[in-house]
Amino acid sequence: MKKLLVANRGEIALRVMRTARRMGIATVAVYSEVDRDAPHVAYADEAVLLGPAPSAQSYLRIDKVIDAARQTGADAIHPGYGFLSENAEFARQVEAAGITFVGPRPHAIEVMGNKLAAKAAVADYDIPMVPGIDEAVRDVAQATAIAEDIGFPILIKAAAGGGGKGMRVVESAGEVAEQMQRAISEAESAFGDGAVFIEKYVAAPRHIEVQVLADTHGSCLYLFERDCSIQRRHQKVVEEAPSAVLSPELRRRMGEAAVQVAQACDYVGAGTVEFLLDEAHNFYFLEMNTRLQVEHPVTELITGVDLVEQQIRVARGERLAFSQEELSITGHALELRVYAEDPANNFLPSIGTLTTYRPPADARVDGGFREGMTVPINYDPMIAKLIVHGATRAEAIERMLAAINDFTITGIETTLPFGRFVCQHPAFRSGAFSTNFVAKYFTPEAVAEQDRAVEEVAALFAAYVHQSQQDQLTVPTPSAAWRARR
Ligand code: MV4
Repeated sequence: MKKLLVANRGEIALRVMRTARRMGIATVAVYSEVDRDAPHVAYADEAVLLGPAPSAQSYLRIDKVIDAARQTGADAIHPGYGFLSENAEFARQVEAAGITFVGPRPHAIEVMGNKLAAKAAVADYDIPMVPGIDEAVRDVAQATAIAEDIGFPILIKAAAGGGGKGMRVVESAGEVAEQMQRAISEAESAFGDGAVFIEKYVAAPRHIEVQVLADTHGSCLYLFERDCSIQRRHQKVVEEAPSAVLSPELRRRMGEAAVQVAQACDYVGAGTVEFLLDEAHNFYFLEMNTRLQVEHPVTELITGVDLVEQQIRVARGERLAFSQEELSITGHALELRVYAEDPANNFLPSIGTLTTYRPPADARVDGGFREGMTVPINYDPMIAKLIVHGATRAEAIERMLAAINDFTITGIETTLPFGRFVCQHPAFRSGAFSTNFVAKYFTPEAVAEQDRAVEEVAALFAAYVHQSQQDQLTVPTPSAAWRARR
């Protein structure tokens, strides 16, 4: 691999190119008209314009991306996440053009892209799954009978779905017909595929995902889990590794199950197997994401493994250089996604210019923006990921609070105050939380209240310092507790 084209933008394009450069591989960026001055374009050795701002005319154009690789002589393409990363047809055309796709084979993408196909693929293995049916239903009477058999509440899911789209909770038999119609039409309009199936609804689960890594020589390992339970409308906001609640024994069982899921589809490269963990700590396989995840850095910080480097090595046909026994967890890592959204205003997109953009020095910040840039409205509103590591979970939380404090962004509203809210919340700090965290505890007032408290403490401290100086006393340094409040 001599030259890698990164078929993406923003923080992930930069993050992939940094590792490629460190490995002595030349980099090619692609970009849309609105991204001409973006950092990923400036960073790359070469850059190719794809087209106008809308993704459908730029980052989603398979033909243009492959043409860009041909033009520049790139011998490999990394898809990042989102855009074409889980498009089996893209992987197929890249291969057909004689270019290395840094990712799994098209077949694995295809199988795991459909939840019913994924369930069928792992059926021969001993993978726990939520009680339910393994085929599409269309008939309301049949669906009602199945639901009564499983027991309410049930969840209707779209086979082609992901990220919670087309999902409907049904509490009683009388609601099945209406909710099923809605789920089917939602699935049809969102995915062009109206197939839906039924599962028992698991209340207040945790979302635990296992990172796997497989080479082309038959080795497949797990790099432990990430807990992504802090979500808002299926959008993850805070992620951590390891989970605060897994015992070493449960971690091993979930890791081994994840490896089996990967093996069931002949997986190659870095992938993520998603599980639900119920309140009794039973785990169930949900789906597999056949790409690098946004939240992969927390795994990198606890394992010391650069996942992009491993993806590239696997794509070059190398054997994994370590075994399962050689992998271990060191400390605890947290990631906060910094979105251009206003938590005080129902997370409304906050469009505008980054008048000030000063990331903290004592944290890993995977970002794609510079001071003075405008956040384009055409793409995902995530501007950066704030990632910290500590010897313990408590230490990681304190470091996150300090890093949030040291991150100055003005000109737009961001989810930084939301991150502070989470890190200060007793339920999060204790580790006793579920995917219901945001619905259960978050109110815009809570963030405003906390901001007021920060200002009050700051004002009190300033007054105290002033008084101390008047009194000719020694001025104390702010205590850890005081800093933690900010
Ligand atoms: C579930 C569930 C409860 N029971 N399945 C949401 C997205 C998709 N990946 C699967 N999801 C869920 N599936 C059963 N049988 C609850 C969710 C769910 C959820 C899962 C992970 C993270 C956040 C979530 C928020 C709401 C619902």
